[in-house]
Amino acid sequence: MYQDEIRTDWTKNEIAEIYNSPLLELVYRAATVHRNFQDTAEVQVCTLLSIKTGGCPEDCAYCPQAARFNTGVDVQALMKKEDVLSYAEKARAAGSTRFCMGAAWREVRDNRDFDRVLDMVKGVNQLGMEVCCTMGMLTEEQAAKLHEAGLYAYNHNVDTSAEHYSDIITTRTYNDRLRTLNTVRKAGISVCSGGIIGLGESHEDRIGMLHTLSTLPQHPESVPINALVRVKGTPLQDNPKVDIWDMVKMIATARIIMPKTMVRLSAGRTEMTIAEQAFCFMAGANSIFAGDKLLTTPNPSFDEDKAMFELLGLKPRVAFKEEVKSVDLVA
Ligand code: SAM
Ligand code: DTB
Ligand code: SF4
Repeated sequence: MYQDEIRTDWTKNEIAEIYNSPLLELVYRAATVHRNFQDTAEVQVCTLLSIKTGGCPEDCAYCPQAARFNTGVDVQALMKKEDVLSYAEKARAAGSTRFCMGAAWREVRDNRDFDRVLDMVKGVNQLGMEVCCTMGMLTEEQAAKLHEAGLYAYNHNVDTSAEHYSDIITTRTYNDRLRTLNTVRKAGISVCSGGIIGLGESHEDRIGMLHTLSTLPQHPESVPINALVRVKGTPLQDNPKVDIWDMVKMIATARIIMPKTMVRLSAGRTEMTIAEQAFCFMAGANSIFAGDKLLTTPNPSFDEDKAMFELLGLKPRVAFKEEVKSVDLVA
């Protein structure tokens, strides 16, 4: 029953069968796969920093940083390198090994701000942390420059299924997203791509999203699973709260179909108890965002997470443990 090989040929029916299996059986199977492929005592600790906040031209219905929604998020210019590095140092001292810089951009532009980001990437890399960026679409040249500057990973979420995408975002397409993922992979940068639940999607959409991720020619090294943070002023502000068992099902299914991937229990932890988060770790989550802010919304503090790690017997994973392979996803 347990498949120990890495498969990229999953069918939607196979994934649906796993996703819809009895919950405790699903978690048991995921926990078994987790033990076969990962050190279950280790959890990767990543810290986010919004280096360029708000004013984004895109219309992602969940996002507090979209200029067209009235969410109260102030538009800020690109942060100074010194401030970014001092925040990264604090995160490192608190046990974080990956530092992810987010910019509310549709795409990266070849301008002075990009040069400044390259400098920040160099600086964070020199701190011995895995540097990640999430800044929208990228060209091959920009990806190569980022890689050369020491960028380790790039986050670019598919967010939901191909079918549900246009209900959530109209200013770009699912294929635009896949194209950027290919650009990142080709440049030899570790791929971080996942999505959000609670957008009003069906179970079929969730299965569709996991199908997209697990049938890329190579699985993303990281798959963040976010629970929607319902921000006032966004079109999704009144969506129902994500049920913890839905989060557990997503994490467990992701773990089973992408055994070597870091599955990140991402946005939404402030609304979860320690017991609920423990269930997510049991189901195969082995990465979190730590620090009291995500990009613009709250997150548990380093101290709260330290106490949780002690209670659950978890330890932060060291940096640069994974193997990153560069392949061209399109023939
Ligand atoms: N602008 C870039 C982009 O969209 O790729 C990078 C920054 S964007 C804020 C990064 C990711 O944050 C989105 O793809 C989405 O998955 C996640 N995100 C944004 N707002 C969220 C929310 N309210 N709840 C959960 N996840 C959210
Ligand atoms: C990801 O999958 N989740 C993070 C990170 N990648 C960039 C972002 C969550 C953002 C939540 C809303 C906010 O704080 O603005
Ligand atoms: Fe802009 Fe990214 Fe927010 Fe979409 S998710 S509005 S692209 S910052």
